[in-house]
Amino acid sequence: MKFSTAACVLAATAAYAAPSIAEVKEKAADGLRLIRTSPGAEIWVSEDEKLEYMRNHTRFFDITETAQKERPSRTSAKKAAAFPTGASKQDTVNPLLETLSIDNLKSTLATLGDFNNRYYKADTGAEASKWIVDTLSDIASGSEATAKQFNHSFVQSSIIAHIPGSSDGPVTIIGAHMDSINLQNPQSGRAPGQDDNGSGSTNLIEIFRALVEGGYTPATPVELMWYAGEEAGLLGSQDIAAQYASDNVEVQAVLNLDMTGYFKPNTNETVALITDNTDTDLTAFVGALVDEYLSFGWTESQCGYACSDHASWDGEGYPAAFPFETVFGTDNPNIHSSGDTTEVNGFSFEHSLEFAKLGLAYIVELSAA
Ligand SMILES: *[C@@H]1O[C@H](CO)[C@@H](O)[C@H](O)[C@H]1NC(C)=O
Ligand SMILES: *[C@@H]1O[C@H](CO)[C@@H](O)[C@H](O)[C@H]1NC(C)=O
Ligand SMILES: *[C@@H]1O[C@H](CO)[C@@H](O)[C@H](O)[C@H]1NC(C)=O
Ligand SMILES: CC(=O)N[C@@H]1CO[C@H](CO)[C@@H](O)[C@@H]1O
Ligand SMILES: [Zn+2]
Repeated sequence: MKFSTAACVLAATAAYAAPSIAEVKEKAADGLRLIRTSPGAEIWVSEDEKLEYMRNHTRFFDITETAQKERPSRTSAKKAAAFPTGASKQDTVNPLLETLSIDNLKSTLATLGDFNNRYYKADTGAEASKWIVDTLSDIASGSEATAKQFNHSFVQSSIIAHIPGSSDGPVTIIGAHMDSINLQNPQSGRAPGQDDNGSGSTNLIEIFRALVEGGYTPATPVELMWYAGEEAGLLGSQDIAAQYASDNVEVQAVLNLDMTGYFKPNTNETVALITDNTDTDLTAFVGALVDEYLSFGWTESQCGYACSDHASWDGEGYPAAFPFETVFGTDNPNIHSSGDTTEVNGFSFEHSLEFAKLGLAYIVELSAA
């Protein structure tokens, strides 16, 4: 079948019926992509049109891949347990926090920024994934922890690092996206992506190092994830969240770190806690951890539909939270271009380190005995 270049809005009404798997496969084979720009509003677009949506800041899930998969109905509880109301594992958390290193953040972020870009369809995007998984495997060697690539239908793989618990139980997840993009020229344009979203990926590598080298043995399993293809419609995180839902994996909570390195000069530092498409109780718990462990406080903020990878987990019914570098509207104006570097006025490794502290505290508070 042929489609005009004008996007055809399937429906945005209650009567909306999802397309069949066969239909999605046929259109995907013709090079079309199915994007969801708000609940129930799904549109078939060409790759070029999709890029136009990205350039004009329309956020969406690209559901082309997940809509081609058979989905058994879910049997496990979506929410494993209630969250604590505040911090209680300070004796375990504090010594680990002291090992987090700004020098390590600097050297990792420099390496990530050196890939021409980390676009999900570019060879350099695949090479960045390989570099991250090799780095994690080095850290994990000799321990119980592992790091594996999670492959998709495109060249960049997501990565899942696993730290087994001393017993079974719901897994505590933290993730960040590894890809970057130059919206003017995605495939070969320069996109250092040092804030968006190299900063979150870098925080996660440092958290993993601190946990493994610190000999941390959780009571329940911990996973750290680096998602591929976020900028192109949350591709990696959707794929993984859908797989976990299909496999009935019990998940305690999911924390998303995205941009963590910038705050606007002459404004007060804060953690923006995103309140849309997140879990209210988990977000309140994360706020309590900010109060306990960080050198500045938090502010509520909203980021809109499908703005980052927490939305993929939230969409599958898992509790997710999203602490962001600054309230929306004052975030880094240089992202998605060659100018997204640590040289930007307002980029701060000290600021980013606070988010690494928050991520580490979140993991230990939810997974320690
Ligand atoms: C963004 O671009 C798409 C594709 O060209 C167009 O259909 C849509 O109306 C644009 N949205 C905005 C807010 O400009
Ligand atoms: C995933 O892709 C990588 C790189 O292409 C490959 O080396 C690896 O074997 C693949 N892993 C799986 C589980 O298919
Ligand atoms: C920053 O915080 C201080 C102390 O709470 C307050 O007096 C000041 O107005 C704040 N500045 C801005 C720009 O919000
Ligand atoms: C939130 C984000 O930027 N993630 C990827 C990386 O972060 C930016 C923040 O604007 C998102 O818009 C984007 O989708
Ligand atoms: Zn981005």
